[in-house]
Amino acid sequence: MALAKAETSSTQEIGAYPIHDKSKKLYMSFMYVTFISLLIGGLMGLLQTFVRSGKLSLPWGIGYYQILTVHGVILALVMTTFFIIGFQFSLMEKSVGMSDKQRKWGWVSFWVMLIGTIITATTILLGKASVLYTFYAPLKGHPAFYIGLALVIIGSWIAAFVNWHQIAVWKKKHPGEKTPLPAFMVAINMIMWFIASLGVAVAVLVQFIPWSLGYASTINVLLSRTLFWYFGHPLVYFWLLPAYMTWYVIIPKIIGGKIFSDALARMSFVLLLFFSIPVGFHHQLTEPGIHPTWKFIQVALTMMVVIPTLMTAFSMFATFEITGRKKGGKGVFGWMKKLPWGDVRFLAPFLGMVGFIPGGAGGIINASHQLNMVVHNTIWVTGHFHLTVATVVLLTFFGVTYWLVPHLKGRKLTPQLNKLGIIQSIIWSVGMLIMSTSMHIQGLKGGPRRSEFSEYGGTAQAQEWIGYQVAQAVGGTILFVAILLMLYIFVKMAFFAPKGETEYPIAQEEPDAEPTPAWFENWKMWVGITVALILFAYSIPVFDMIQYSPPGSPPFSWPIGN
Ligand code: HAS
Repeated sequence: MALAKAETSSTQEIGAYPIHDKSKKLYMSFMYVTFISLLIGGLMGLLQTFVRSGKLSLPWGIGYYQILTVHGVILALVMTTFFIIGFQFSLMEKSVGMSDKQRKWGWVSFWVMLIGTIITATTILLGKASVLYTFYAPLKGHPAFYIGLALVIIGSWIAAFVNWHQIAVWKKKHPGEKTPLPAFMVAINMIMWFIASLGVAVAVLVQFIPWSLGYASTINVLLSRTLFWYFGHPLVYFWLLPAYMTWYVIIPKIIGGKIFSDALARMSFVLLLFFSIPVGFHHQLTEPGIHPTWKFIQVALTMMVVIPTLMTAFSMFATFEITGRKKGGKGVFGWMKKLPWGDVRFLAPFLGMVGFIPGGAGGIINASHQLNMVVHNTIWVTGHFHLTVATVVLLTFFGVTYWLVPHLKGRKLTPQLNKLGIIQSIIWSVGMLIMSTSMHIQGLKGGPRRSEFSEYGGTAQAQEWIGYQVAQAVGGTILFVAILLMLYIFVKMAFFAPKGETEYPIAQEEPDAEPTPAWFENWKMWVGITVALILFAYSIPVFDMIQYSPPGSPPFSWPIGN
């Protein structure tokens, strides 16, 4: 048995399996939904910045919260989840293979998620669920909104089971060998996602659906929000971990290097699994009804998340420097010149990494209780997540798209498309810099998030915000241009680029790398520690919320009477 040995190794190259033609269709289906979502969600974002700056009134009775809900749900929940599941499936097939039966279940997962998405999106577009992507009670949406979301989650669980099954089958054939690094990372991400989404599934099935159908007259608001953030924080790491997979495993190959350390990469994923879930209270620091001790404990655990993140930053710098020096880079920074700046597969994720420096610093500010009192519910927070998810994560996903789509479609990324990709990445970064910086500053000046344009009766403070809101519309417009360019490149790569072979870039370990300790394969231990931390951080406060809950709330609908 693997654990009897202190170290594990692997007999085959990482990513040695080819992707079957039948699988290519499946993974491309996930990509089509991703990029259609990007168009719809991005258009809603553009409209929002215009409405917020006072330059546009929405026609035909369309509500601001209606488009804000479409924007949040379609981009934060749908686009990300479809890209991640599709990309992870491809990583899994490359590293451990995929059987016909597993592929069939992959399709089931796709269709269940798609049906759920259509139900939810239609409900929002009809104006029946303008509840934003956090669907905070007591705002009530149409039951179909929650049912659709539940289906998206169930579809993603099916994908998780397929992924774990893929590893189990591979391990049977390779007894005593370590799980290939990409498969290990996917398994961790899906364990985190599964454990976390149980929270939102309970909230939706036990609280929201009966309440929205009228079977329950009131809802325990505090409990529903807690269950949401029990899921909501790991959700952001569910987005981030596939970006990390790319940084650890794909980028070294693109720049002509090797994986810096297999064990370090595994350790950082395991730590992210531990510390992503028992931290939801840092989104609820202003929430009455949660004892400060529990907020303190969860904030302390939040700060622990920084450790694997900084391990990742260290690992990236090491990969860049070692590769640059091997290519002849001299002096303190001479190795930087040797990196492939003209290759969009590298540049786009690199710009994402740079975005994580201010984005991560902002996160640490948010998580500090006293500072959170200044920024909570201001548009600073919107600036924070546009830097993290819409820059770090999305630019990395775009970087993946530039080779994944041509690989799946049997086409080439031409030098012209590569150049357009570089222009796209730069336009995106400039647009985001303008939009996100003005959001951060306006937030510090007290500007609220999630609000339509208002002069607040002509108060001087609100007048100060208007210039920043206009800057956000300028940034938003630049970003929308970048979205259109990305869609153009996507369509070109999928349908019109010249036929040919495109590499699926997966890096290998250094030939003389230290073997990875065998205890990394101890899944029971990782899941056990994760569950123990969750029970520690949540049991007593959740028990209190149920035992001493204030009177529940009847539903409120927006627009009123809906
Ligand atoms: Fe956050 C709110 C705290 C990371 C997303 N966050 C949000 C919301 C979203 C979100 C969507 O504590 C809004 C939710 C809502 O609607 O209400 N966040 C954190 C902390 C981190 C963090 C501590 N967030 C993320 C990531 C996200 C994300 C990642 C998406 C992917 N966040 C909060 C808090 C709130 C919050 C509070 C609630 C605020 C409120 O009051 O409502 C940490 O994980 C950050 C750690 C990161 C670092 C940076 C490391 C840098 C790296 C780059 C290396 C660069 C290289 C290249 C190698 C410490 C890894 C450099 C090269 C050169 C040449 C320079």
